[in-house]
Amino acid sequence: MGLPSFDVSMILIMVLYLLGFLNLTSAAVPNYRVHYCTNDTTYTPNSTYQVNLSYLLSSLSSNATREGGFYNATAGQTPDTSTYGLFLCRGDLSTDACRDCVAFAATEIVRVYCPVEKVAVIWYDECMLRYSNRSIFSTMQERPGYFMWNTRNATQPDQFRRLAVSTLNDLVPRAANATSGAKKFAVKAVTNASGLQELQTLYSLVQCTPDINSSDCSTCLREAITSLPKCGPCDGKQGGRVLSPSCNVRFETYPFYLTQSAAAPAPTPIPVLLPPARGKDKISTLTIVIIVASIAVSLVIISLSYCFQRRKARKKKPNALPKENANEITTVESLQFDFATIEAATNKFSDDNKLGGGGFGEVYKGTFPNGQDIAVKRLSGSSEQGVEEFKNEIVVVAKLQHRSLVRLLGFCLEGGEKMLVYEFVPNKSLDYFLFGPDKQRLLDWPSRYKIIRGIARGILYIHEDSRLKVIHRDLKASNILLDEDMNPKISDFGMARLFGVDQTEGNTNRIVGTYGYMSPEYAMQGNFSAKSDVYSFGVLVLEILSGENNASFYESDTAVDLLTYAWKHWSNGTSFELLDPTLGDSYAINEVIQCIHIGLLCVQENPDDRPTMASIVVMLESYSVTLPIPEKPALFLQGGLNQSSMPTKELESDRSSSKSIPLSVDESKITEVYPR
Ligand SMILES: *[C@@H]1O[C@H](CO)[C@@H](O)[C@H](O)[C@H]1NC(C)=O
Ligand SMILES: *[C@@H]1O[C@H](CO)[C@@H](O)[C@H](O)[C@H]1NC(C)=O
Ligand SMILES: *[C@@H]1O[C@H](CO)[C@@H](O)[C@H](O)[C@H]1NC(C)=O
Ligand SMILES: *[C@@H]1O[C@H](CO)[C@@H](O)[C@H](O)[C@H]1NC(C)=O
Ligand SMILES: *[C@@H]1O[C@H](CO)[C@@H](O)[C@H](O)[C@H]1NC(C)=O
Ligand SMILES: *[C@@H]1O[C@H](CO)[C@@H](O)[C@H](O)[C@H]1NC(C)=O
Ligand SMILES: *[C@@H]1O[C@H](CO)[C@@H](O)[C@H](O)[C@H]1NC(C)=O
Ligand SMILES: *[C@@H]1O[C@H](CO)[C@@H](O)[C@H](O)[C@H]1NC(C)=O
Ligand SMILES: *[C@@H]1O[C@H](CO)[C@@H](O)[C@H](O)[C@H]1NC(C)=O
Ligand SMILES: CC(=O)N[C@H]1CO[C@H](CO)[C@@H](O)[C@@H]1O
Repeated sequence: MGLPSFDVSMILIMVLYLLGFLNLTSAAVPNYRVHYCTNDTTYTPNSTYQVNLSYLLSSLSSNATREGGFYNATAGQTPDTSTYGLFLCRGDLSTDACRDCVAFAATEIVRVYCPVEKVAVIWYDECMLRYSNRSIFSTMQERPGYFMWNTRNATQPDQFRRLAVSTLNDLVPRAANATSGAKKFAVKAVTNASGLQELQTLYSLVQCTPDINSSDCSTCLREAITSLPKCGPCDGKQGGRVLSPSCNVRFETYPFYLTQSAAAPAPTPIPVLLPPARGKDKISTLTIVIIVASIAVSLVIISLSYCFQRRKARKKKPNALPKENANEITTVESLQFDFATIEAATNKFSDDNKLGGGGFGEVYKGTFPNGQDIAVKRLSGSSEQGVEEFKNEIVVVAKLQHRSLVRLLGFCLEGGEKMLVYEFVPNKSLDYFLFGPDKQRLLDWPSRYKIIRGIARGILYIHEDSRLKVIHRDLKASNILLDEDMNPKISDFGMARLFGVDQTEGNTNRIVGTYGYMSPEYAMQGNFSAKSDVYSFGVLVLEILSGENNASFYESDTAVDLLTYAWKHWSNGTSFELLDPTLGDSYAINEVIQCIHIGLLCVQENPDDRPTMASIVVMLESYSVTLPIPEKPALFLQGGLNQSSMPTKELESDRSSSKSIPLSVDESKITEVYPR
């Protein structure tokens, strides 16, 4: 028996999907730290200078595929159109990770941070990119410099400081004396030394741009290290760094560089975005490979079993319809509860049992005689749908079973009234915790991250993984219930089907949705698709991060909606200001950044620009996916985005784990970009 063409195309799609998936995992979003640009030297938009600068940035990006993690380039011939640029990647990064960081930096620096400035520097954890209208090659440059520090206190500050300074100093000759052409980069991990707790390790790193000579590199590093104890807020902290255009130094009590490749500078096959310390293990390349492999394997298994079932189903019932119905009549019976049972379980629908009311009717808590708790939804409102149709749809919706969905146990019909019987989910809904006073602190970051991932998997399931394609159409915080372990369970899915609107895409006059969560094309034109759910998911993510309700968000300064507020902070590199302050220090930086980024991608105006749930789940399951840059969110109110840079302003770039301020307190020194 030959393979039917259906199966061949399934396999083809699967292979393409996997290829795309593997491709996705080959990049990481760099972690922005700080940037510098002076508004006294600017160019005019569309000038030759800008054209040359664009060319410069693209040649830096394209040359980031070279080994070495450093490249300098120039563009333009005449002095007033010439521009000079370079980048430096952290020494342990693979070529791919370096390329990703440089490409990201080259786009972002002109798009967000320094749109018209001729002189600019930007630092990410992974790379530094810099350009100017005068030659900057082979010249040591210590200003502008920034301090950053980890906010956690060291237990033995004096010994720890001494250890950090001496370890960094030991590294200086190793970096400075590197043979010409090699990276001027050195790292060291120290354990069991005075100043460290038992089992604590001090990780340190020094690096210079390789275009400066040994003595300049040595000078730059030594001055940076000497300046560290002069930075007041850095003192006694578990980590610190100095960032300057020609060199940088950093120490932490967690591994912030790839330790194995730093020891033996072999290219890492898969670049990894370093997760922050917070007691978690560094995600190793191996883990990523295992995650990728296991997702791939499960996809293969799911797809194969899907094909298999389809084939079996087709063989079993060549004349599908009548048989399916026959099949389902038995199922319908098993799903139907009689009214007396429900009435007894809910104590005659007493007010004490009322859990709340939704758009579709009131919900009551009930308990069956065997002790099982249920939630009963009495559907209100008219539906032209007949009883048989309703029963058919119930069977279909009851088949949607996933750990992130509230399970539909059955239904009850009584004198024209329709009731749905669901499993009972013990905790309240997400909005109670997110927006309720004093409840927010019950949701720490790990719970919120778990909720985001759970919701994503649940929506993916109803969109794609279940045998039917269901659009939720009313995703919102109050439709996300939480079980005793704070796992999310999506409720109210399939309601459109139960109300006789069996479409997965199209246009409807009957808009089932909630203000604040509806995508613009759905709210305004009634057009809905899986991408309308993606939009609502994006709103949910931003609400979970900020603890703010999008529908009632008000910010006095600019009076914008939550999405615009999030977008502005993201564009300004101040994403952490969006976070719910009750999160305190509990969050993992890369997870937060990833979620903000995904949230903003989901709320883009153009549905085609929004990612699919499948790619969102991939993004959330992997630390190393390059995310596209989101367009401004839908319904974005055009406002004055203040992009002027303030080099002397105190910069809080990392909220919990580190902060930065300009290296020198003397303002004149900071603004003087070229003191030598
Ligand atoms: C440059 O920035 C400073 C301070 O941020 C501001 O006072 C000055 O007006 C700006 N100059 C221009 C030309 O935008
Ligand atoms: C850089 O640009 C500024 C202002 O546009 C100008 O004053 C300065 O002379 C330029 N430097 C060089 C080396 O061309
Ligand atoms: C620059 O050029 C683009 C397209 O070539 C145009 O849309 C834009 O308005 C121009 N901007 C200015 C300031 O001239
Ligand atoms: C590298 O940069 C040079 C100019 O600096 C440019 O001509 C070249 O196309 C770039 N790309 C590659 C891959 O070399
Ligand atoms: C890079 O800098 C060196 C000087 O350090 C210079 O000789 C070389 O031409 C520069 N490369 C490019 C592509 O501009
Ligand atoms: C290193 O370069 C600087 C110029 O940046 C120069 O003044 C110094 O003499 C050089 N040192 C050595 C040892 O070549
Ligand atoms: C860290 O130490 C400073 C004093 O050195 C103290 O004021 C601060 O509260 C400490 N922070 C923590 C989190 O223990
Ligand atoms: C390494 O550099 C230092 C100065 O930073 C110098 O004193 C020393 O001789 C150099 N050692 C080697 C082996 O080149
Ligand atoms: C730590 O160092 C001390 C002395 O410096 C030594 O006695 C001890 O065995 C070391 N512990 C470990 C686990 O290496
Ligand atoms: C890529 C590049 O160098 N473009 C232009 C830069 O500016 C000069 C004018 O000085 C042009 O001749 C170049 O074509």
